[in-house]
Amino acid sequence: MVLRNYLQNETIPHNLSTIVQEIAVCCIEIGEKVERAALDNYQGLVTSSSINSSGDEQKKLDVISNDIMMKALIGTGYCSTLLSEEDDHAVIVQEPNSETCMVAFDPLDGSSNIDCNCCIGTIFSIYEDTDPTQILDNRIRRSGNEVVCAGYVLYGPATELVLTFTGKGVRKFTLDRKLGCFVDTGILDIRDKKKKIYSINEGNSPLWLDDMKQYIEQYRDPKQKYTQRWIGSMVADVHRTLLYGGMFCYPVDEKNIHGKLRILYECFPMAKILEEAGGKAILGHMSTQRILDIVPTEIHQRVPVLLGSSMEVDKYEEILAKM
Ligand code: FBP
Repeated sequence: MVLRNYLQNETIPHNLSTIVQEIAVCCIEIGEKVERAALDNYQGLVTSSSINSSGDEQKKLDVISNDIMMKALIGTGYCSTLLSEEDDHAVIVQEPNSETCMVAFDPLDGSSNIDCNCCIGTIFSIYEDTDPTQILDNRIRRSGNEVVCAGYVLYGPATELVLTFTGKGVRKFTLDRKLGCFVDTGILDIRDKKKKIYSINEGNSPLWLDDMKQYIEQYRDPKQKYTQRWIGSMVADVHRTLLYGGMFCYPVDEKNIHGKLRILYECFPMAKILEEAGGKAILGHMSTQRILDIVPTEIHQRVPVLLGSSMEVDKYEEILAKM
């Protein structure tokens, strides 16, 4: 079943369905640019000093992907506000009306892996945005519980779209280049996934706070037989976690005092997907607060995140309870 038929069968409203299909088309184009990066000189930085609003180096493909997404989403006619990790400010497209949505996206996640041909991805989340009387700040400062659709596309050996709508579980689609579209390749549910994998950047371990040191220490115990994995692209590490089980974590540390990952572009969409797939997503910084319960204070806010199967996330809660 191709993506369009899945959206019809699930009676996804026309505005949401149009936006999701447009994002899918964008990601096919972005995937082609990523594949040809070395051939078409798309590798490297925009300029030696280009930094985005979150203080990260801006890669050529970050900007190209952002332009592709912005242009296509504006073209749907259903977007009122666009929030991108690559743009300093919200992009106001039109006044909210009964059919408009706000879309937040990371056009290319895992930028540090672009030039070494490792897996990278695009992440997005969609909110209904229908009240023209609401000021922009209030429309942005909404908890993740208001996300109605979330997804990501992984540019790996295969290009895969993972998608969820509230209450509809999580679906994976694989790009069929012959057909030129995404084809349904199954339901993702983490509840029966038991692989013993923990995913965190161990290189930062000396900088972690005590709660995280205690939590990760139990994974290092050889009797537990866990293995560690860190691709360094959230999309790729979370995708593996969804399919195999385990946990993914980017905590607070002495260098990243608020964590590294952005709440609107990375943590909300991934938390929504994990919860819809039967897993959990919490802050994991002396707190077990759900990521989706947080109300952002600004559009490039970073937060710590611990997500994965309930079994692995509950281990953090047990350790915290003993501290
Ligand atoms: P961006 O590439 O979109 O800035 O994302 C941040 C990110 O690359 C995540 O995808 C990944 O999980 C993390 O940073 C890797 O961080 P580090 O290089 O510190 O391990």
